[in-house]
Amino acid sequence: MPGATDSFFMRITEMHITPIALGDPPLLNAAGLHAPYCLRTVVELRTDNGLTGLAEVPGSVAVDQALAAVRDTVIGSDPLNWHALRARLAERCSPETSGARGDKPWDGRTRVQVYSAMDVACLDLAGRALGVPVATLLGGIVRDRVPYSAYLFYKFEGAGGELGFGIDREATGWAAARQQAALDPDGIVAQAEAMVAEFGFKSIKLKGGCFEPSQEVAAIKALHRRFGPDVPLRLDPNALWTVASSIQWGRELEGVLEYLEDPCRTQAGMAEVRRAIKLPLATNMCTTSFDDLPGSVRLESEDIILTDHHFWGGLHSSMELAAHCRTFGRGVSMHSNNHAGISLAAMTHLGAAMPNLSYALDTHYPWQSEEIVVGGRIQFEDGCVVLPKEPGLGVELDCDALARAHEAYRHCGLTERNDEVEMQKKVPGWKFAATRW
Ligand code: GKR
Ligand code: MG
Repeated sequence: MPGATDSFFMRITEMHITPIALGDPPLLNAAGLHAPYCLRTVVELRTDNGLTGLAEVPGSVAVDQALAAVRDTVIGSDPLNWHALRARLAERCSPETSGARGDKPWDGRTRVQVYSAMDVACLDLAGRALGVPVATLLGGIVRDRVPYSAYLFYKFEGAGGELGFGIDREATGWAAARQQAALDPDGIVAQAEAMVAEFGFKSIKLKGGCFEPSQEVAAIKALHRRFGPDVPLRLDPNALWTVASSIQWGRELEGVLEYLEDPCRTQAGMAEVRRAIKLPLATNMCTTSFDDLPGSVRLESEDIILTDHHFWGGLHSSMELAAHCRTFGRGVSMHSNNHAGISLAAMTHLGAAMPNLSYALDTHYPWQSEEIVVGGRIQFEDGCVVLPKEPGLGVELDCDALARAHEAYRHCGLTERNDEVEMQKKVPGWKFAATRW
């Protein structure tokens, strides 16, 4: 059913949902271990004037089912009227509070991902129809080189995917480092050196929550010694620390970190830590949706909110979050999970259009080696992705690569992300704990 002010300029006539799997190394985190493949879902919206709009979201059977459930709502809609489509989606998707996010490092909700996929694909269509980049439709381009941060992980040996947990002894540079184990400060520094040399990143994040805080703090101090005070550092224990540990170890890191990300759980816990230490706190775990914003303002739970268009309901919603952050004096940074080039393009358009983005964005992109967009792997220049100038997102699907990645999905047997089960394959009996140290 058309919205009151639909443009009648174009209509969505087809919606295709393709689950894919990309090789992923055995990276450690608070919830366990990455599987040999990460799952993504690619959405294509086709219109009656022959355009195709793209989006990519974290993959799972639940997300695919949620997307399929709104197909008949999406077909017939006007991609230029996001408000009308979003209102219709809201009637179809079951309500979802921030509690449905779950206690894992990533976000377990589906509704926000349906919104995100539709918003991004419609913006891609709108950009293609109007002949402008998505960033222009988000309010205008404020930077055409979007800076990303190196994202380090403790890891076991191996590169995942086709290579399984083996190692290619011929590989050199970052390709070799990507396969090597990194389980102590020296391994983390070596990983950082290779990643920075390959991609030119100017800031560095370490995924924590894997080992006792003293060990992760030692790794951060080793990075600080190696890269000096001009390279901003971040540590993200994914809320595995108690409030007391967060204060103790946060004090150790004053003057060393750019920000400490989610040391502990809940807005109240974060607020207590924030009052006790002189270090900015960032979050993608305690303030994760619009429902959480009143609590964030009341409790002053963090200094920086990490947006992620997959989990905040799209690019328009992320811009709304940025406006809230401006109003309430929060900084904005960007969270990531494993992703391919469609998401990297969407993140880059968002970064290009967000006036108050003052931090380099997170990206897992260097951990993958495959790509599903034409032209293959997107290049970084001095740690930045240059905003594509073509209309829309500026990326086209490589149909053969998509078919291969879909085949990998069918063969890998994974239906959702479960890092606990993967860790148990290496460490029998290993159990996730929402708070560990
Ligand atoms: O990829 O293991 C991972 C991360 O732990 C990811 O799932 C988190 O969502 O990167 C994320 C974060 O900043 O919390
Ligand atoms: Mg985080």
